[in-house]
Amino acid sequence: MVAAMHATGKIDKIEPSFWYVGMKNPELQLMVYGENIASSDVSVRYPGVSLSSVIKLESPNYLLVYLTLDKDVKAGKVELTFTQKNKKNIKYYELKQRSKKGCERIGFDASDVLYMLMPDRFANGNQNNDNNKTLSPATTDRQDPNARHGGDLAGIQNHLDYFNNLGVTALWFTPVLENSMNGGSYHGYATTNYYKVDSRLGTNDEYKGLIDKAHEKGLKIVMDMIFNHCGSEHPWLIDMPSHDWFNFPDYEKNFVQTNFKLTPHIDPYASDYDFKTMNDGWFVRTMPDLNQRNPHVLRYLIQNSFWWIEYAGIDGIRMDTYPYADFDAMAKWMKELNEEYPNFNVVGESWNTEPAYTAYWQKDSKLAAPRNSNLKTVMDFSFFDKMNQAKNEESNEDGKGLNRIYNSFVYDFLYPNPLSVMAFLDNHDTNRFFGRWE
Ligand SMILES: [Ca+2]
Ligand SMILES: [Ca+2]
Repeated sequence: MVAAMHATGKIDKIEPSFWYVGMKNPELQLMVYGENIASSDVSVRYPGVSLSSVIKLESPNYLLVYLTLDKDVKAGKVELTFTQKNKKNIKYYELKQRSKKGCERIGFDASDVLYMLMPDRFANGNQNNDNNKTLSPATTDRQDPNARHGGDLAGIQNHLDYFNNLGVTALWFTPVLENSMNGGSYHGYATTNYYKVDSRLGTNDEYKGLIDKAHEKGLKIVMDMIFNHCGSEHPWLIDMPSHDWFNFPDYEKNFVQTNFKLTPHIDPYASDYDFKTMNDGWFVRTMPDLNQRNPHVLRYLIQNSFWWIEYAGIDGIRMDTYPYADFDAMAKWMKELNEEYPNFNVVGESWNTEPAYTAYWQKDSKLAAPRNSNLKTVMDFSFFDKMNQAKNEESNEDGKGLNRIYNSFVYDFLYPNPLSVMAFLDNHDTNRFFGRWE
């Protein structure tokens, strides 16, 4: 029975699980997961779809299949044949019709007021999904601040009228994708599946259903995404597709953490060492740093963002830890997204309280020229900082009290588009603006 131990050819999953016809980019990457899947030969049969390349990685348990889709290819099921030792395994890969054209996807803008919430902590609308033996941690514990508390998408959906009454027009949730991670992953920033909503929050269908309901009530939904890192329980870290899938991949012997100092991006005198540590170091041990310079990693991430726009109908993306990911790769993502969805909006988190720093990251900034981030919206960490200092400071002196706010806004001249600078008072990473009850 030795032969049975090799080359099972079993396919565990293909990501994305389906795709759409009529996208501007004719290329489609399929990431195929399965034990020894790399030793398969692949062929494709479908009008208007051709095989462009098949990439084997270092691990035998992944295979990248690149397809080219003709402009006029029709929705339907593409026959994919994986052959190992004359044994054929046929999969029918679905290409769907898009429900809207790319230009019809309208993002949030300066007229919107966003309400930020953490789905695990907002409202528990379905107690049946609180505990899940297939995920870590398997149970909830409301006495433990680091544990899951049972909140979910159903809880958010039950409160849509509440948001209408508050007068907000858009909701930004902390990430909803699966975080099957021990420890404090209730926040959602340690992704273990880029194509699946965490089952403790709900299903993919529930997420889409919630967005449809929110739209009926005039509310937009902004999806939080993270391209810089995933969670350490992601299959990619457990069985690395290739060593250049991650930065500093030799983490067991030589763990390198980011220095969290984002200024080497703009400092003309920054050392390569500081830049590399910032850019390639891991956020924390449980959040391995993805190498977006690897074109396969980048294509995966780009497609993932497009898939959620098409599938769930989100109205915007908030990109976490923006400057920690590779500048050129992120700029390529933004360029492609802006071409496919010219009226969509993405806001990037670049945490530095100097307006010049934030302005550098905005699309068409002369400060970054000749490079261009192509990122439409940036977050006003300067306003956040000055507001939180000013609130407890009664003074008419220049540079103190509310003058701090004015002195921050005068730097609007640095931004190519001052209307796309998102002001905020606090967020999930900061103390509450109104303080804490002790
Ligand atoms: Ca629940
Ligand atoms: Ca990084």
